[in-house]
Amino acid sequence: MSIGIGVIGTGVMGAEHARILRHETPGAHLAGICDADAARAQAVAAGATVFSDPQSLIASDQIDAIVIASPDATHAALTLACIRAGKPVLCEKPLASSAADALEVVRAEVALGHRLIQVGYMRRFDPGYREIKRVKDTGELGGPALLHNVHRNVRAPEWFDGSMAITNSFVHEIDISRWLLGSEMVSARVEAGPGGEPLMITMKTDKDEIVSTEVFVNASYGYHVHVELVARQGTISLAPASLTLLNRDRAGGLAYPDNWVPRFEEAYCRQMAEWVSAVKAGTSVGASAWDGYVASAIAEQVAEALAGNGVATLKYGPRPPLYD
Ligand code: ISE
Repeated sequence: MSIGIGVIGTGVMGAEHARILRHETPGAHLAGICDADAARAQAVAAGATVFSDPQSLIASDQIDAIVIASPDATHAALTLACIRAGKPVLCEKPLASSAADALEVVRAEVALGHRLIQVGYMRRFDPGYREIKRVKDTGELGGPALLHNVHRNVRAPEWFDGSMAITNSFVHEIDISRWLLGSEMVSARVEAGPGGEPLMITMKTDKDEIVSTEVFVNASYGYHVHVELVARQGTISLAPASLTLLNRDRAGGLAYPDNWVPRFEEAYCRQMAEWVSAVKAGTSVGASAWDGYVASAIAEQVAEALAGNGVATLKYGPRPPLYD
């Protein structure tokens, strides 16, 4: 049986999730849509019901599960509303725009007693990242020593403000580094280049590994995400994600996309397919609400460190047994 999915928010990611649900997700269909801009919602509805507000979408009996892709500051309250309605959620990252709000979501899910929330840290579904994790987990490279991350956007999205290079972009590296290494981050050091960017963030893990990340949200030349794992007997890194080599104007090289949607298209499709299967089976996959909370808590402390003396001893409390 096909399950009905409602999508809240039809900006770049909401429109992409709606497209994936319509064309690339067996076993589910786009049943409802909602956006503060009704015309924008209508433009991606393709026959699905357009709801005038998120609460009526969440309450509707046409809607079995919900994708939240509205602005970051709305994620926590909408996720809490879905928990109250007992409906599964795929919430875009970050889970909340503050650690306190993310923790409230974790507490509500713990009180409910079962998991309803997946946070859209889609890199966990990217074939390249998955291969690095598979090889690392075989042990054939020896123990990990370092993880080098690079996160470059062409330009900061127009809705970026304050410390969103950390709370909206760097959160990906927090999540993927925890997932790849199976380690927890214990301390961080952050520095900014002239004019405030790029950022260079170095974290230490509970296994003494070093995780370095460059975050450069106005890097101009292309959307470029990279990682290299350095272990005691070898290294493994992402190959260039480009499918083509472009020769033009007496130069040749890789083609970079303008943003994350083409780069992570396969990851978004796999994420949706695996989430739908998990919803049907009553199980869970991907990043949990706890993972979402830890990413936001670390991001908040790194942002505070950037405004202060550049260093942080990271604190986020013990993981509730629901997430073991
Ligand atoms: C954006 O919101 C995303 O999630 C992208 O994956 C990330 O690369 C970008 O920096 C964020 O702003």
